[in-house]
Amino acid sequence: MSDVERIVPCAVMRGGTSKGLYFLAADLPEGREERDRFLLAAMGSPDPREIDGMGGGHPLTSKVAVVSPSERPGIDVDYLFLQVWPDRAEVSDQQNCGNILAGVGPFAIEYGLVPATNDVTAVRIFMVNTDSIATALVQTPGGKVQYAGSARIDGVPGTHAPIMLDFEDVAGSSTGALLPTGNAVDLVDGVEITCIDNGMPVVCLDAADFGITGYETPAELEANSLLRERVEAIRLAAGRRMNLGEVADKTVPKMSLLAPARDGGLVSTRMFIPHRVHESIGVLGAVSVATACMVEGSVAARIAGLPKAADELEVAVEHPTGEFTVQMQVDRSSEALTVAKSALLRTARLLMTGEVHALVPAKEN
Ligand code: NQM
Repeated sequence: MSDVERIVPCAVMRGGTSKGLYFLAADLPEGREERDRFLLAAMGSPDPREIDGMGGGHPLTSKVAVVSPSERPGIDVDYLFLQVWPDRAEVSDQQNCGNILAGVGPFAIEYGLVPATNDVTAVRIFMVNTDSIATALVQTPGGKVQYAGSARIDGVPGTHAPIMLDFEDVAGSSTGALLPTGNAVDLVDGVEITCIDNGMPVVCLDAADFGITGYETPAELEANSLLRERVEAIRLAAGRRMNLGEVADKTVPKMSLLAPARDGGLVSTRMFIPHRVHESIGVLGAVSVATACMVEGSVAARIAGLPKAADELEVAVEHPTGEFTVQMQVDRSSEALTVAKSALLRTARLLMTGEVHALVPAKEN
């Protein structure tokens, strides 16, 4: 049997420091298996270069947003994030993505799911992957989404219209608890680690424990096979302790190698996501690292050296291409720290609207 061409409406958008295909849920093939077969073909996976599809050959440019009107009270749209692995035929819904989230508000307005209101339209988004809510503030002067503006985010050239993202209840999003192991510090393979989940399950590590500075480039870290093996062994053990089960084939937890800040931030980070190293840092990954800095006794707090009394502050997380500022508000009135608010600035841009032509391989019997 020959391959079948499927032509489906979609938008290509940059969301923060990621890029992907945005679909209306109703336009996608029905059923998970059919949907995933279509998405793999649309992206050109499996192939490390994704040369026969829309994917960019890197996890950060092989992403999908599926958006639909929401039936939940007080919510405008539901957003499902899907990671298409470039080099293997797999589509994963095991993690959320705060960068692709930045494009969901503009996409929902462009595609008529949410009416533009005043100069700024608030879009309330239910994030299906993590059962949590975000509000995006989208610039809409004259009832049209505006992409041009003066906001700058590191990792993206130029300036664009700001999109503020406000997160509610993302603590324990995938693991059930802010500190999924119940501890600020755990010992795995003789290394002290902090497991945290404030929107993204992340393991914080001290780069010095691995004989590196923590300021290496992503390419240098990816070329260090001994380091990669040690980090992956800890990840597999940490995944089990974080209620994530066997994580060999999952994109979480992310592994964050921390070092003292060098450019006026609070902490410096290099993030394995989990096998490639991020060129900057994921949105919710940054929120989780920033939160870890506020947890007394954690690996992150030790390196960041944050004063204990600070309950409301801007945490600048340094990364390979700059820094990422997270606005944090925490509550320490009970014994366990709780997160009242996390907010941050992103930009997004509509790059193209049209139809994607996917050549879907015939089903094997
Ligand atoms: O942490 C990369 C990205 C992400 C995810 C990753 C993200 C997030 O930069 O919210 O945005 O960690 O896989 O898009």
